[in-house]
Amino acid sequence: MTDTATSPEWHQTACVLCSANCGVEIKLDGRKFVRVRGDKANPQSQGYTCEKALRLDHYQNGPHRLTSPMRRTADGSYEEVDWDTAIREVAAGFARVRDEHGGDKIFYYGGGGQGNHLPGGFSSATRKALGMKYSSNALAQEKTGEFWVDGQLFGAMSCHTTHDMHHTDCAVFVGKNPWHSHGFPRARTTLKEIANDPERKMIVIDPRLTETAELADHHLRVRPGADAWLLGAMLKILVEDELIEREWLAEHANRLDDLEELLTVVDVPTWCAKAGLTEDEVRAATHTLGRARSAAVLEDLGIQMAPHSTMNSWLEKLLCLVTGNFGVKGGINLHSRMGKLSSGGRGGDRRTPVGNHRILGGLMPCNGIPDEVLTDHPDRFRAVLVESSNPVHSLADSPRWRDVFRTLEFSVVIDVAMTETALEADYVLPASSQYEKWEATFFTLEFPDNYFHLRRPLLEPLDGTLPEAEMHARLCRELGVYNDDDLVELRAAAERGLDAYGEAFFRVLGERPHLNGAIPVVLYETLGPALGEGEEITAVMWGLVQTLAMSDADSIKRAGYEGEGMALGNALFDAMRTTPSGVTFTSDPYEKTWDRMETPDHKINLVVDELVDEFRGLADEDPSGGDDLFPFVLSAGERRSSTANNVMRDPEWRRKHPTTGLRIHSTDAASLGLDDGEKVRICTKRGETVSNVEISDSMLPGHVSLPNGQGLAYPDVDPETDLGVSPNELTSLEDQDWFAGTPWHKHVRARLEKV
Ligand SMILES: Nc1nc2c(c(=O)[nH]1)N[C@H]1C(S)=C(S)[C@@H](COP(=O)(O)OP(=O)(O)OC[C@H]3O[C@@H](n4cnc5c(=O)[nH]c(N)nc54)[C@H](O)[C@@H]3O)O[C@H]1N2
Ligand SMILES: Nc1nc2c(c(=O)[nH]1)N[C@H]1C(S)=C(S)[C@@H](COP(=O)(O)OP(=O)(O)OC[C@H]3O[C@@H](n4cnc5c(=O)[nH]c(N)nc54)[C@H](O)[C@@H]3O)O[C@H]1N2
Ligand code: SF4
Ligand SMILES: [Mo]
Repeated sequence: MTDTATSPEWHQTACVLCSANCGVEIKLDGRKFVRVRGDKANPQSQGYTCEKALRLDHYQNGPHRLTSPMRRTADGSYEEVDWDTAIREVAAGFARVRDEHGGDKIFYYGGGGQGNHLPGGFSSATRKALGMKYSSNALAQEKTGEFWVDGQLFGAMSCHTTHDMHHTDCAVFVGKNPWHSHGFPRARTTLKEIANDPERKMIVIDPRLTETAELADHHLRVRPGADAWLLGAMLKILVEDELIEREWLAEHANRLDDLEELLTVVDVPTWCAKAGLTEDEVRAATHTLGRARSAAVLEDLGIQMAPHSTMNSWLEKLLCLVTGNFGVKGGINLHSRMGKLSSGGRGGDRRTPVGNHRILGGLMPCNGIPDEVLTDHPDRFRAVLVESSNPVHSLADSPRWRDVFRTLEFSVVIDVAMTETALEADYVLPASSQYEKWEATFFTLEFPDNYFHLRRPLLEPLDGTLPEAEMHARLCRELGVYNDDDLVELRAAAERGLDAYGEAFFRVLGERPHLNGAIPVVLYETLGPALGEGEEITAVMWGLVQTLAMSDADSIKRAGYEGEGMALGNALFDAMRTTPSGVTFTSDPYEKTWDRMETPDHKINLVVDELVDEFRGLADEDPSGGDDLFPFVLSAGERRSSTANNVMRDPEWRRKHPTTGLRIHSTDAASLGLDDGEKVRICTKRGETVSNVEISDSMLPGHVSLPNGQGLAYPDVDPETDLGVSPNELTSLEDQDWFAGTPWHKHVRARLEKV
């Protein structure tokens, strides 16, 4: 790394505030980010950013940054300890739990946020060293239901669909507001392109008149929580009005008959009414979708965190599948991936040890975890390692999560800040920020071209912090996973180049099988030093690239890399390390989707048997709304210009975009006697809190929303006025999808009282 502290030039990196990870260039003054702009050389974002990236200095610099390992004392305060002490005591603490109760009583939570997924990779070595078997992260409170549905339709949960919004003629957003939340590259530009092209259409399914809905041809303002009836009615209309692709389905899918039989339970007028919509508007939108040359659907939290969420993921995908919009330009497709976000298989066979909750994609459902701790069951969890995540703040029922941490025998948090979770832990280990180490994400979700950005550091680690890779290497040594003897030969081979290293790697791992569980840190410790001082972390990518070169060689070659076997992997690895704005790592024809299918006959399975009864039951069910005690439906955690998960703690960050209030329709505000900006008490069955109101007719009457990622503690600010509301003080664990266990954060019953 060059000494950048005083250099006047632009440094290429990425924004870490959402999964789009737009390439940015940053100008520094000392350690301060003085200017941030989009990086035109980034092949994925092409210079695009939203307004949030410009304020990244609030993440990098500020009094929230930790600069020493912290140990909790008997009176609940924290004291600083040196790194050697911290590593020794953390390793000993976990080893004690392992020896007394078994390593499977220690669980892992997190592993990366919107910008940093390499820590999760390195942690796998520590987890294996301790015999940890259970883990989870934020995906298991949003996406696991959808992953499981993919597994049923396409044969494996790793068959993750991507939406070709850049080429589609009909973009459909279900419970998704890409104007603010993105979810595909250059989102706002793409939305405007679709809106301005008379040949291309946009359908938005959302109770709120969102910024995206304002651009749509059809805005289906569904009743909150009633998407299942709407999606069922749309599917029935596609069949009734002969808008399904029968010939295509005969060739590519199984069980169309069963699906048509199931749809006989749908009475279109009744189901539209239950969804709060007229039959005419639903039929018109459905015809637009059915007649479009291509259509792509993107779902997100509006259905993933609301009633019937797993089933809705199935119904939503069927819209594309029955119309033949799979494996084609402008449709949905199966993409390549650098590294995995979750494990594959059809899923659902494993269960948690106490509550017997389904483990999907290798992840325990977040809402079920407290059951695994707050019990006297002999198999209960006794310890946790949390990394890059703030579960006490970001998961349902914060009070219960605080109980979880106080009950565990041992807990450790790795973070850049003293988070709400860190404040409950026995030890806190301070990480170097994402601009102080090499980083990357595995949000490699694009198709036909897919991108990977290995970001280089702009700054030396803040004094007192370490990159996670170094923490895990030290923990593994302390736990006796390996010693210098184990590494000598690989280190020597690395000095002779990648080919020699590759040859030695498989041989040494064969001779020393105890190293197999620690591959990421072994790469870091052996290949790392040969790659150059400060570049050790990049070694972990070599293993992943070689794996990809075995499974997707053609796709890598089409992206412009040459060589066979390991040489192909090495070519891509070199390019990643030397291209500061990121690379295109695979390039595919649309038909490649069919090769990625995991069903035995490579055909789509249209019917998900486990969800059939739930669908039939809709005929006799009414959508749940408010009731006498809690008349409102609260969406607890909306994405706005001023939100970035739980990453931005400094309230100053929101100064130019101060939308922190409870959004409420004017008629509801009037009946409660509330003026804009006044205070309202929000009560749910779990708790209560006070917020200011923001009167907005973008809401439906009876529906109110709070932003996500607020209520984060920050030094020297007034928690009453500056921090906003912490949404999960209001949410309950039992409000969850029956199948995937994902929470209903968008559907919390609430009562409002003027303060
Ligand atoms: N600015 C910003 N962007 C972000 C993030 C952030 O914190 N801030 N976080 C990132 C992350 S981790 C994620 S997962 C994504 C999430 O991205 P989104 O899912 O787009 O975000 P939300 O605003 O939580 O919810 C989307 C929409 O669901 C609607 N909705 C509420 N109830 C219902 C319902 O019953 N049915 C339907 N159909 N819609 C409903 C809401 O009105 C809202 O417009 O955003 C990412 N991008
Ligand atoms: N009520 C409600 N709750 C929600 C949501 C909602 O809509 N409503 N949305 C949910 C969703 S979709 C998600 S994805 C989750 C996200 O919630 P979390 O899983 O908690 O993840 P993040 O908010 O991304 O927090 C990332 C953490 O990583 C830390 N961090 C940043 N950089 C580094 C680094 O380099 N190293 C380390 N070790 N740590 C770092 C930050 O300080 C922060 O504490 O929130 C969920 N919670
Ligand atoms: S917040 Fe998301 S869309 Fe905005 S600049 Fe950052 S990565 Fe890009
Ligand atoms: Mo998320």
